[in-house]
Amino acid sequence: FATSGQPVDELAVAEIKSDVLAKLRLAIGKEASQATAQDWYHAAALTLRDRIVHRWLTADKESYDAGRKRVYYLSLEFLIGRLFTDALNNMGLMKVFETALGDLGVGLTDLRKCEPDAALGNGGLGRLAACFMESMSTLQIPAIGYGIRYDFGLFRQVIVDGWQHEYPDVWLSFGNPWEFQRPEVVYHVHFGGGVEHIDDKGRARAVWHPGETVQAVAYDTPIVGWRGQHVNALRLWSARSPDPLKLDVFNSGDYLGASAEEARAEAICKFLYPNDESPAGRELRLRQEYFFVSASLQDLVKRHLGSDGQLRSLSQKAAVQLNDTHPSLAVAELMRILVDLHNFRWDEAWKVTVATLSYTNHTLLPEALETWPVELFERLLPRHLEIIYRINAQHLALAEERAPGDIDYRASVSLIDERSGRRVRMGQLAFVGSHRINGVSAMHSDLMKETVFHDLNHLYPGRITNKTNGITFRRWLMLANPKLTSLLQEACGDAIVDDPTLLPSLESYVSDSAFHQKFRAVKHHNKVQLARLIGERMNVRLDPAALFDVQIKRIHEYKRQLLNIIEAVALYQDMKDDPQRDWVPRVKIFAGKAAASYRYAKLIIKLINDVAEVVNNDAAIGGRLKVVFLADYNVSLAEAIIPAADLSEQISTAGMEASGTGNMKLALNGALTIGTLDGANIEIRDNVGADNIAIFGMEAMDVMLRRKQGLDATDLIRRSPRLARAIDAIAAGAFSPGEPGRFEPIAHALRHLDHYMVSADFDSYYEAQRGIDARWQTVPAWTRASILNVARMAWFSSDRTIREYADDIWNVPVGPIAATP
Ligand code: DL6
Repeated sequence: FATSGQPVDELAVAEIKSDVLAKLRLAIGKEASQATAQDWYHAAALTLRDRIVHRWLTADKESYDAGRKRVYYLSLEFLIGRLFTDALNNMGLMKVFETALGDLGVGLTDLRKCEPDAALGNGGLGRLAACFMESMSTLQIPAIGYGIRYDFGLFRQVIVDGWQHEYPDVWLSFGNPWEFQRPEVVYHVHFGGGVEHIDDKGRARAVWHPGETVQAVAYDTPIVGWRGQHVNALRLWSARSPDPLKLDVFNSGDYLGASAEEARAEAICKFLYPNDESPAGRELRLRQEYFFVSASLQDLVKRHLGSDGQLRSLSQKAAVQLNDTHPSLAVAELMRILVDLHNFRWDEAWKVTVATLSYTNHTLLPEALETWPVELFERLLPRHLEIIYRINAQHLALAEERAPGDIDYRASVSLIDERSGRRVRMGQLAFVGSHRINGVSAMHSDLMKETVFHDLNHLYPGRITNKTNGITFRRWLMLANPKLTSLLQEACGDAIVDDPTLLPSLESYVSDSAFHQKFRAVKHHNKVQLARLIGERMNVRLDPAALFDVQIKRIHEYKRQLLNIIEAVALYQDMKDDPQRDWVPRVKIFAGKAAASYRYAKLIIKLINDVAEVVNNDAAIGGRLKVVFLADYNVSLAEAIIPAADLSEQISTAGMEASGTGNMKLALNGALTIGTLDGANIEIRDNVGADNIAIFGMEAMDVMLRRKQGLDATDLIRRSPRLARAIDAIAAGAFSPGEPGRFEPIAHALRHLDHYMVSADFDSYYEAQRGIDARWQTVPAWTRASILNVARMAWFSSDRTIREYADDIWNVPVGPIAATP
């Protein structure tokens, strides 16, 4: 770990040893001689937690006493991964714990593996929320992250015979030492029923008579910032029934029926992403969204009333960030709380709501922009539907003022989509109810203005702003890559760990051959580690001297793992044609999960595995191309792969990847990017310099044009013999001899539909890859480019991103990052 060169305080070590042993006895109930690895991990985590809690309580008290404004980050996903070493590192206790545990005969590295990955998110959006939580603590911004405490996180992926299978991710079976259950913090969340409109002393009032009530119980996890100066809470809600067991039904012998209500309530927090193929799955998803929005708003309103006694000042003390459209119901719920429960006039309530809320958009993909059938809303949230209609009426009146008589304009901005059945548009709802709407890269924010939110931007000019994503360097550099961190400390000074803006000083070493050697030795070490992990898990031998070419992310057509694997097929065929050539040895590493219901993506996983089976076992190419698909991608696996990568695949169809954050993690760790001009790749190019990144393919505007012209790649494939040959081989069953037609749907899509421009971009990609080969063969040039990537990534720190949110959206002050522990 990065602190391993530091001297150790003997007294501190003795104290930790005695505390860990005490935890083992008093909290776990075991002697050291009986303790399992899990027991040691729990005892160590609890020992560390004690130290964090002191700072947490102090920080909380200080921020309340000072009347500080608080950020409430509402997100259905927090992909936090493991917390133990993160917290150790931020508390500056890594070395002390490592020594103390070592004295007790326990290895820190082994202990770390006992902690399950908290996979409470799908991918980029959830991991961003986790990085933001850490940066908010680091920047001493009082904040609470609100989400759901899922019993099962994102499914565990098992690859059987090349196919993805999904199993529950049982992450809580040994308990969770980080969380505090708050049995006293319970809110009622209602569903269904009907609304009565009454005259309350001359004033019209709506009274919601719900048909069902669920309880939300709080669980708090402390998130400690760098140098342990500040700690915030991640508050996750668990669902339960107010009436867990119907005793009369139980006594009548109907044991299942007796707890049916409990099962229905608990389903809300059972699983991260209920399959939305069935109506029941979709309804459960909407129940999840309302459940966590309602509990979170009740909680923050109570907090505000406790300190200010009234809600008019809410926006001065609370900034509520909606992470994607999943918490959009907050717009209607806050209005309901203010108007129905606190007697606000509508207009007054609206002002408070818009001033308090802001919304981050993370995708422009039409299929990912949430809408809900009006009928479902009516049944589940009747009062909210009324409120949404009223918001829509005032909003459409404004649209009419702005563009009189323009029916198309009104239809486009309306909160209700009337095109095929009536549906509530959650993106529009979040937009209208927020004072700021941000995209997550410069290009994405521009496209928001030009496409999905074009008309809303016209109606509410100035609301859209850009906040390019970032990553926390504590986890993605210091923890993931301790050897590189030490080298950076040696080259740029120790302060680099506090202040990434010192990274550019690394540039003075770009021509220093001694430094090159050290830099390459670090990468080599990381590659040896990864090769060992892959060898153990998959029984594939890798040469650490080969170019490690990495594509790690969700499996999705727009991310184009297909383009990558077809290039592998073409390269394999070329190698077989000319085995004597000095081909650059390459390992193509894939990892990622496909949504359980996304059949095409699962077929892509199978194709990758089938290609791997043939290529890896063909002696004719002399092991110069290897393909591996690492199962069960998660945060910890990313931490192992990223430091070992030479090449980062960021090859989405231009205009479709909102930002990406894996692209930042890989470049920060010295991988060169091969990518399209998409999302934050563009800003990475602007920072690292066009010479230090390989850009290929169509640009977003070309993609839109080509789609307009109609899609059929037949002609294009005819003009590219290499592509034609690769597709023919896949279609003819060269990689699936037992079932030759297995990949026919893929071949058909590539030849005719090509919505994601795989065929259209192939030649350009293949050429860019050969450019990468040529550069790899010139070692100093490659090393130079790699060093420059590291040196020029400082801007992508999530501390920078959070500072921008704080200034431009939340209007909260930012504390200094303490330079001393
Ligand atoms: O903003 C975080 C992350 C971006 O880096 C990715 O580019 C983007 O795809 C992802 N968006 C989502 C939203 N849902 N979908 N699709 O996960 O957000």
